[in-house]
Order: sequence, then structure tokens, then C-alpha cells
Amino acid sequence: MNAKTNTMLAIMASILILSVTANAMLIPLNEIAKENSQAPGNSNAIDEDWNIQRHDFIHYARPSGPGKNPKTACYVLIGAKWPTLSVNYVINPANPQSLSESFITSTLSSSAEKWDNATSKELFNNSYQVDYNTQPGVRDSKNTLGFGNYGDNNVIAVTSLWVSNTGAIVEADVLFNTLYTWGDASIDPSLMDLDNIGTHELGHTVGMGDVYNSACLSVTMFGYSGTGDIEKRTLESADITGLRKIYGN
Ligand SMILES: [Ca+2]
Ligand SMILES: [Ca+2]
Ligand SMILES: [Zn+2]
Repeated sequence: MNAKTNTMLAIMASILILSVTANAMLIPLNEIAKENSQAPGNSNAIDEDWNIQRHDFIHYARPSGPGKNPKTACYVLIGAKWPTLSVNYVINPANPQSLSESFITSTLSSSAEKWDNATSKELFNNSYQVDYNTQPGVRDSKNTLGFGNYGDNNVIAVTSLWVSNTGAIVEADVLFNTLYTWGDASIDPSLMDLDNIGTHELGHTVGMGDVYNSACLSVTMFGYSGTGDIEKRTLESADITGLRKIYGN
């Protein structure tokens, strides 16, 4: 093995080891950052932390480069997918806001099945596990959806994706930031809507990226949200088109 090969292997190994938050993956690239600057003001990024220093990672994880879809398409593909379906996941309903287990599990499983229903593939296992001990953001071979204090109130939720150097998603976790008060915003618009954000984040877990084009405000994968927003609960045609590019009709 020559020195160059060793260097390549070292790079690949570091890619496999790094836990990459989806926001880092989804974000930009200067081009998308530029679009973002035109996004509506006074709205909160769902899952972006502009200071994360792992933006370049996406170049390594995405062999074919970022330019797969026209800007007008209202969908963005990460360039990674689950090699084997269906995806099993775990819900940790523990939260400091007195949300019931049944509300959380019924909401999030419904969010997952919306993506599932948009393709003939069985994307997410219809049944899920409930585990009060597993935490999101940890590489532990469990795809965990749960709550936690992210420590930055500009971040509503974070999807962590672990992606192999061949573009295979090997694990995905979603953390809902408890700096926001969660619930059903169709009943109380002062709340952050769990279905709304859950549907968006679950889109990341199957390979969908954030959309920042202000002409695409209504799509589920639009990268900004806020309290009272329920627009992302329903998939728009662009969300479905993107998903089908990855997993077929
Ligand atoms: Ca299913
Ligand atoms: Ca995990
Ligand atoms: Zn997002």
C-alpha cells in the first residue's frame, strides 16, 4: 500500500467515525448559504447551526456533488440513503414538559408513515420501540427520536446522520430541543408543533435536505420554522418527488 492509499484510507476512516449532524450535512455550501440569506427574516432555523465546522464533510459523503437538482425544484437530496429497508426506530418519550407517551408516539409514528406512504417502499417499520433509556445523538445502533436540551434556542431540532463513505445511511437520530415548548400547534399556536417538526426531521433521516429557496415556503423540507407552524405536516409534491428520486415510486 502506498502513501497515497494510506492517506485515502485515513480520510475515509475519519468520515466513518465522525458523527455528522444533518444540519452540518444539509448546510451549505456557500451557494445554499446565499439562498438562506434571502429566507424570511425573524424565523428560526429548524436545525441549522451556522457555526458548525463540519460543512465540508458533505463533499466527502456525496460523491456526485451537490448540484443534482435545479434550484427551482423545491427539494434537495443529501446524496445518502438507507441501503436496506425498512428503518427501525426507537422513541424515547421522556420530556420535561408533561407531554404524554401516547401523544409523542402517535404523533411521531404518524410523521414517519407520511413519508412511507409517499413511496411504495416500506420505508419505516410500522411498529417502533419505546425506550426511556436511549438518547438521540449517540451512535448506538438505535435510530432514536427523543427530547433534549440542545443549548441553543435558534435550533429547534437536530437530526444526526451517520453515513458511510459509499453514501449508505447507517444510523439516524432526531433530537427535539426542549428550549422550545412542544405540543399540537393546531390547538395552541404558541407551541412548537411536534408533527410539523417531526415530519421535517424524519425527511432528513431518509436523505432529504433542507430547502431555503423562499419560493418553496410550503414544502415540508423548507429549512425554517417557528411556533405555530403546521405547514410542514403535509408533504407537498416537491417533497414526494425528491423522496421518489431516492427510493423510487
Ligand atoms: Ca411503515
Ligand atoms: Ca442512535
Ligand atoms: Zn432541516
